[in-house]
Amino acid sequence: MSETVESVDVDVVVVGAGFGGLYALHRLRSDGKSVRLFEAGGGIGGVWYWNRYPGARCDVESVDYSYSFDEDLQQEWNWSEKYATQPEILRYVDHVATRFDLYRDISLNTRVEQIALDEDTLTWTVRTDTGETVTARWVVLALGPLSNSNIPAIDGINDFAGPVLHTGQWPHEQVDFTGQRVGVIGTGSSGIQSIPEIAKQADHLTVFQRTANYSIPAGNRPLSDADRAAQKADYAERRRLSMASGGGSPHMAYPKNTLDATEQERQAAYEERWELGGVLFSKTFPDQLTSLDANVPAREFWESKVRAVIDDPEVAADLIPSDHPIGTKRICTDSGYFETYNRDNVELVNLRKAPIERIDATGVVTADGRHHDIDVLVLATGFDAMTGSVAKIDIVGRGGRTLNDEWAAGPRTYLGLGIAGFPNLFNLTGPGSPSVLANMVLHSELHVDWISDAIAHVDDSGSVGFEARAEAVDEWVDECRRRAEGSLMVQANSWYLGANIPGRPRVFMPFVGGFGAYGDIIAKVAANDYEGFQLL
Ligand code: N01
Repeated sequence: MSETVESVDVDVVVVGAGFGGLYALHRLRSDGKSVRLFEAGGGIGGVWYWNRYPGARCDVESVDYSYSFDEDLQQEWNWSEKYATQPEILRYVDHVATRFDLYRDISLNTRVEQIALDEDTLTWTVRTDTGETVTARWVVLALGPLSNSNIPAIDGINDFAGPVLHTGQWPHEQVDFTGQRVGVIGTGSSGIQSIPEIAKQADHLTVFQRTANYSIPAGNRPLSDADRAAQKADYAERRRLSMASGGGSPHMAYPKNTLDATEQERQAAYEERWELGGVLFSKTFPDQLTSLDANVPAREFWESKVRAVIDDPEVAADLIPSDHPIGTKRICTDSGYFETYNRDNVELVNLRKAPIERIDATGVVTADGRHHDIDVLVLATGFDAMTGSVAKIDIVGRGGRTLNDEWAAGPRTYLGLGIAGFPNLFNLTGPGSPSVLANMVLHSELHVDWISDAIAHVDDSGSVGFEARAEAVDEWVDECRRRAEGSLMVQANSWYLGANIPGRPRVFMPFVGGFGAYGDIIAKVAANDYEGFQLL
C-alpha cells in the first residue's frame, strides 16, 4: 500500500460528456470529489450530439432511456413521444446538466490525447489538444461505444465532387435534399432510420445495401398526459423490472421456451412483441438467441410481416436477410423503412450481386458496370465500435505499456470495469460489460454507482490505488467468451465482434449474460471485498 496521496489538480478526470460521463461528474462530485470533464464535441450529449441525421431517434422507449438517479428529475421531465427524437434527447441532457450545475466542470471542444500513469504516485497525467495538462488520482473513460465513425476505404471516395455526409458526424446546419440525387451506403440502424426521411425529400434515392437487415416498426406515437401520468406513477416498478431484465427495459420474455409453447401461444407472443415495437422482438422467448430451432419461427414470423408490406417480390427478396439469425445483429427500429422501397424515387442496389467498385466525381460504379449518378453521398457505415475511441487516446499504464498494446488481440477487462496494469482507471459501458446490449442510461448509472462505491472503499481503507488482478482479467475474458459462444450472437458478422472493421481481431466484446445477471455479479464482487481487485 502506498503511504500518501500525492497532491493532484483534481480527484477525478472524466472523459466524455454523454449520459455516462455526465452522471459520473454528478455522482462523484456529490461524493465530495473534485472533477474535471473533458469533451471533444462542442456540446454535451455524446452520441446524441453527433448523430443529427434525419430520422434519428432512440430505439429504447423515452420513459426508460432517461436517468433514474433523481426522483424529482424523473417526475418533472415530460417526454413527448414513445421514442424520443435526437433533438429532444439533447434538450433533456441540457436540462439535466443545468439542473445539476454540471457545465461549470465541463470543458467542451477539448479532446484528450494522452493519459499517462505515474507509477510511483499512482496518479494520472491527462493531456489535451488545447495544451492543458491535468493530474488526477482517478480517470473515468466515458467515451461511448459508438463514437468513432467508420469511413469505409472505398476506392475513389475522396474524388466525389459533392458533399459526403457520415450519419455519425452530421452537420449542425439543416441539410436540404430537395431536388438532389442522394446515395446512401449502409443499412444498419442509422441507414434504416434516415432512408425513409431522405426519400421523402430527395429527387431520387439510391440505397447501397451490402447486408440485408432485420428491422421492426417502432410503433412510435405521441404520449398523452394520461400516458405520462401512468408511466410516472409506475416508475419505481418500471425501474426495478428494468434493472433485473436482460436488456435494461421493463419487459420479460415469455415464460416458456419457444418450442414448449403451442403454435397459438407462439404467434400471440410474437404479435405482442411486434406491437411493442423494435429491438425487444429479439427476446420474445428466453431461448431465441441461444437455440437456432427457437430462432427460426421468430424469423419466419418477421419475414411474413415484412414481405406483406413490400410491393415488388424481387425487391423483397433482396431485403430479407439470409445470412444470420434474427437478433444476432441489433434489430433496427424503423418508421416506414420497408415501405419506402415502394416509392418510385427509391432504388435498392444489392451489393452482394454487384459490389461497389469505386466512387468517382459524380457517383458510384458497381461491378455490373453501372454508374449510379449521385449529387450527395450519405455514409451510414457505422462505427469502429467499443474500442475505437479508446484506441485514439494514448493511454500509458504500468511499465510504459499502452492500452493499445494490451488490447492488440482484443479488449481484456475484469467485469468491463478494471484493466490490469492500469490502476485507478475505469472504463464505462465498454467491452466485458453488457454495454450496447443494454439500456445505456441505466447501464451508465449502474457502472458509475459501482465505481463511486469502489472509490469510497479505497478511501476508507486508507489505500491510494485499485487495480484489477491479471488472473481475474483472464477468468473474466474466458467467461465472456464462453457465454458468447453459447449463444447465436457469434454467428453474425456484427460490429459486436469488430467484424465491420478490416483487420480488427474477431472477439465478441459485450457480456451476453444479461443486464440483471451482470448487475448481480458486480454487486457480489463489491460485497466480497472487491474480489479480483487489489488495493494498492
Ligand atoms: O452502423 P452499422 P449504424 N460498403 O454498423 C454498411 C446504434 N444505433 O450506424 O452489414 C458497403 O450497424 C454495413 O454493411 P455490412 C445501434 O446499436 C442506434 O447503422 O457490414 N456497405 C451496414 O449495413 C446500431 O447497431 C440507433 O455488410 C458498408 C452499415 O454500413 C449501431 O448504432 C440509431 C461498408 C453499417 O451499419 C450502429 O448502427 C442508429 C462498405 N464498405 C444507431 N461499410 C437507435 O437508437 C459498412 N457498410 C435507433
